[in-house]
Amino acid sequence: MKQVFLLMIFVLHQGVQVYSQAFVPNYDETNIPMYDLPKVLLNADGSEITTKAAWEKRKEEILAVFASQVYGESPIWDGEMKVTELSSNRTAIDGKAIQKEIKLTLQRDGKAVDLYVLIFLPRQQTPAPMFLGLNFYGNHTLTMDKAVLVPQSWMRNNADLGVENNLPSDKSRGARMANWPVGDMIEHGYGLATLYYGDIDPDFDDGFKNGVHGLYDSPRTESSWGSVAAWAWGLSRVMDYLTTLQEVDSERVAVVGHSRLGKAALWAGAIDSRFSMVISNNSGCVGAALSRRRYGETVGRINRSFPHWFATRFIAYNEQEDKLPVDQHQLIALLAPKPVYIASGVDDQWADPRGEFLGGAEALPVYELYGKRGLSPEEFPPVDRPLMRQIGYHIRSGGHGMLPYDWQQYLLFANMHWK
Ligand code: GTR
Repeated sequence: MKQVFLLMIFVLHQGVQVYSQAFVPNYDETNIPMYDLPKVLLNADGSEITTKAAWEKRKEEILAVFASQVYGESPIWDGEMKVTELSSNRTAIDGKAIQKEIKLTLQRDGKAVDLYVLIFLPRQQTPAPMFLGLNFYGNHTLTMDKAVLVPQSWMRNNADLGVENNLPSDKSRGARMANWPVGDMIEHGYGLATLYYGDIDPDFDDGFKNGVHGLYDSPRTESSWGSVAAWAWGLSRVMDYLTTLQEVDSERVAVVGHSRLGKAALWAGAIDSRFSMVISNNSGCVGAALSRRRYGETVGRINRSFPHWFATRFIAYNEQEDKLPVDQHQLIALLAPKPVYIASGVDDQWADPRGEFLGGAEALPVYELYGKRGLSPEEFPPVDRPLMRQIGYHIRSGGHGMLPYDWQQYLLFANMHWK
């Protein structure tokens, strides 16, 4: 009996091994498994939610499920923040903007982490509404100004930038300017605050120890915060700082992010009510895309590639998406009634564009509860034809990236809601 049992375990284990080596993503809409999405306006006991008050209560429960089962539980910030101005330029962007680099030192329990925040503000119109977003390669990649520092914290890799080694380097200065059209933001009267995501938590698996994780000694559990939650938590610390600035209209701060940082932007919007708009660019699996569709990247695949991004508990749902107590449309529902923009790229099938659209559209009943117009699941738009209501969506030509076209829509969306 024992041998049979051990043999079964062995066969199962081999099966899992083979699966993970030979992962073939599904890109065929006719091969989407049948699934039942959890209904957004239902209580845990199955009763219907018909009032905003009932939803506000249910919202807290759903948030707690996302924290314990998916992203991990972030600590409440109880440390101190020291602010140091590193550089300031009052004639940035052809004299139209004030540019500053600020070091935020988070201190707790004798430990410290430095976040380097690059800020642009329109000179003419303050207090200014702002975009706040993490960048992948360092603040220096957004500008040619040599005063802006190259990160000293761990850098993911510079291969995409045509830089041969993994060291932070001045060679990539200005390399991401097209992805962050600061001049256009300033022209529209908006500011930008950005920081290198690796300052908050380096993007590799070290048992949840480095970056801001290191400020806390709490023993690791199955629901400890992963890197996506840490990046989102770091965005809240920057928001703490922005709320102290007279030049910033902190009632109008949009949290924005691309890809893994789009996942972080969505989670930041869910856990921190001070963000009044959320923009998710190509956030894909465990971002805006519905996990139950298993199209492109799946829960099992993402957990195997990036075991440090989410709570360890989330691994239990590898190839078990139907057992997930929540799906990603409920994350968008948690953002209601805020304006949310979700963007896809038609060649970025790995991120499941239709799944990203449905993540937003299936949140509709909650937006309607607030009297807001969302998207309906039947109206997936053609390429390059944005839909803009309380939820915005576009599927752009081209692949994975946060491109000028995407920003043009975000600026229009911000104008629509902020002006
Ligand atoms: C991919 C990952 C995606 C997305 C992307 C990125 O490798 O599978 O979920 O986050 O990285 O962040 O660029």
